[in-house]
Amino acid sequence: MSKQLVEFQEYLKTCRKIVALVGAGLSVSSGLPTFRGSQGLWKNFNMIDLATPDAFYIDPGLVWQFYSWRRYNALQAKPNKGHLALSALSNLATRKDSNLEYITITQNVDGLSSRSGHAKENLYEIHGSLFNLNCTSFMCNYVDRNNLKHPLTKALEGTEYEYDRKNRKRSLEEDDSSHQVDYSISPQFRPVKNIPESELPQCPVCKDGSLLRPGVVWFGESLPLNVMNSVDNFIESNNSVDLILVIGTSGTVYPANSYVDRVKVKGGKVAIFNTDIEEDILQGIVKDTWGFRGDAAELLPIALK
Ligand code: BJW
Repeated sequence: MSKQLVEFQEYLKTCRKIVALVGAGLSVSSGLPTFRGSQGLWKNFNMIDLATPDAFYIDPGLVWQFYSWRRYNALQAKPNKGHLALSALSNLATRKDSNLEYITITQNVDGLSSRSGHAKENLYEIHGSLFNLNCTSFMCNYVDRNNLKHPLTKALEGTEYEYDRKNRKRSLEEDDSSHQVDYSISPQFRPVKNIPESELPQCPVCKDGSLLRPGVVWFGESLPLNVMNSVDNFIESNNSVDLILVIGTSGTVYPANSYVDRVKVKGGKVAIFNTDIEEDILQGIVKDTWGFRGDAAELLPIALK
């Protein structure tokens, strides 16, 4: 066991208040891709064309095909051991006799944390969910939650193709490390048709037949206010956070990336679980920061044991 791990686990035992900040890297070993990097979703398609309100306004059929494809693949995926390790922590914190305060802040929209048996009261999906559908009319608050139907309309048939994992066998044979994870998911979005608005998901409440949209947070949009308030209250309360687990995220996107500094400034420590970690963190020379390099799904069950 490494010195860093021993030190981390000793500190973990003393923690009374913990936050886990989760990103796409946690779901990689469940077979879902990240956003950035050479195997990321944005490698082949520009996020401006797919994940902004303008993109939806310009071509809702294209955007719906993208999200229908993502919904299909997320439905095929299963929570991994990393999701389960966080779920165990979340359930420990909800026990009546527990003196641990805990929340998971996930940027992921794949629903895997929720499906891993995570306690509902301490899970915050700050970028929404692929499985929520929101009405686009400003006058209407209709939300269809946890809708698992696929395809949502007949016109979205054809989006049920899997991420390309053809390199998997070769990469596992060549890689003699102990992490048996597929790092070679190559998501190739293939929009196939122009779909008229009338054939896309419609709000059942609005009389004018407003469109439904994916219930995710696009660039330039505000995060759900109630979720932000709950997270802010947890982090900013007098009782400060002892530890933030930063799992499989590049930390590129605001406001998720602001939580680490907000915890640190109040004296909390940081533990990073990522396949890509800076050398000085790995060597343990960054104050109050541990770094564990590898697949989060493999590392978390060991670190949180
Ligand atoms: C592994 C691993 C393994 C791999 N194990 N690890 C200029 C103009 C407009 C807006 C802005 C601007 N400047 C700043 C902003 C604000 C903007 C922002 O932050 N932009 C930055 C890109 C600069 N933020 C927003 O707009 C947010 N809203 C907001 O701030 O409102 C107020 C405001 C409005 C306007 C202006 C200013 C303020 C909303 C952000 C919404 C983000 N939405 C997305 C898409 C969601 C829907 C969808 O899924 O399609 O959320 S973008 C995408 O990034 C997605 C993710 O949740 C998010 C974070 O990505 P994540 O999870 O970190 O993934 P990656 O791929 O980046 O990293 C993966 C990591 O895993 C890597 O580190 C790997 O090494 C690692 N890894 N395998 C462990 N096996």
